[in-house]
Amino acid sequence: MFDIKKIRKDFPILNQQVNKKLLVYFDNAATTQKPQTVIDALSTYYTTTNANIHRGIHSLAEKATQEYETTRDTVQKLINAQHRDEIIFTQGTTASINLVASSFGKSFINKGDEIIISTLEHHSNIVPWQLLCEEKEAILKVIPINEKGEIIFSEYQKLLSNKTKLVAITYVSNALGTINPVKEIIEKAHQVSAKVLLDGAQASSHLNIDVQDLDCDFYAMSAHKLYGPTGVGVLYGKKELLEVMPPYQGGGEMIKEVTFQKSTYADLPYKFEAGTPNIAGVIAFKSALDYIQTIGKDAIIKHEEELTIYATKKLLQFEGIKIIGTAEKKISVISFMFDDIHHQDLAIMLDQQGIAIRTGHHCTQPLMQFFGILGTSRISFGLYNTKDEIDCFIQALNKVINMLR
Ligand code: C6P
Repeated sequence: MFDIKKIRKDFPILNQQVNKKLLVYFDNAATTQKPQTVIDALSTYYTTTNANIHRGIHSLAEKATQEYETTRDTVQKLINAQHRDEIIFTQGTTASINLVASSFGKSFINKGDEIIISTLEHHSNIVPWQLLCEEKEAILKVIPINEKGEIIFSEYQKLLSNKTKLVAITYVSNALGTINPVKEIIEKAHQVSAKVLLDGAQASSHLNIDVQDLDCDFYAMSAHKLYGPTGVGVLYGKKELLEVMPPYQGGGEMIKEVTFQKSTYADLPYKFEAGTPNIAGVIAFKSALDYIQTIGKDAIIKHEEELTIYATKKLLQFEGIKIIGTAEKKISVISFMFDDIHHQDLAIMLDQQGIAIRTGHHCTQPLMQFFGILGTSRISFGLYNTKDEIDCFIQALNKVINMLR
């Protein structure tokens, strides 16, 4: 049963006043709040378990290692990876994408090769490929979008050729909420033998993810957008690919044997996990995933859909409002703007009413350039948001607009 009152009690941060008003947190696409179980897991780890992993044979080290590795199993189940060693822990989506750009890029991208991204991409899925293309004299191509914020599939097909080595595309746009037809994108890319990386930063908390069904080659995500801690992320990669990719960073943990003449590398996934990771964060990430499992992903998706429909309807009643991103398939992200009101002013005044939203370019400057704007106001919902909060936001927005006009 999806009991919103009970759910909200699980998130202590929601029960506080900001600027003397009860907090309304609508910035979930930036990061989600954490349930008490996640906060407790972090605290319990440092209170009872703290030790380095995979190294010591003392009891605490064994316990820490076992808990850390259990999260790997949980992530494997969450995204339905075939093997547990296809799950690599990183610091977040950005780090996961950079790992692929650096390691896959080093071995498999050569002069004249082509990498395809889309107009919808977050800077984290643009800049690493630009750096790689500069280094390798490869070519970056961009899938255009339509006015609704959807990629133009026929244009994508035109970009594909036997020069295409990688398609790196977001599953869901963080700025507009658009859900890309990634299964079809992957199928087409594979027809020209290109690999596909999905940026799953936004998709992971709002959709059921099945990497085998999608048949993606890489999938990147961040724990902090999934009700887990910051500083933890995942890179999923197909085993046969990860096995032939060179290490990303050198250091402790990722080696088999080191001599001054030569080093050999550890098996997967450790080959890509150099140094001491965010052990507490990875362990607490499991608590976040267990929490989502208890509530039920399908129930969360349904709840967020209802909120999005409700909020969109209410927002459209405002004179002069423009919703940026009206794709047929969207998650619970709504970007909007008024020609006569600066988004920054709006956000500052909403904050005075205790309402947290995000404004600006959302790390998608080329996307903003497509729409000919500097930025938008963005509200984004999580599993704990309510229609009452939307009413409260609409009331505050009304007040703010009247003051600014
Ligand atoms: N988007 C937002 O407010 P990191 O920072 O590595 O956890 O995630 C980067 C990232 C990559 N791809 C997409 C689609 C994203 O949405 C993000 C993070 C946040 O929209 C912060 S800019």
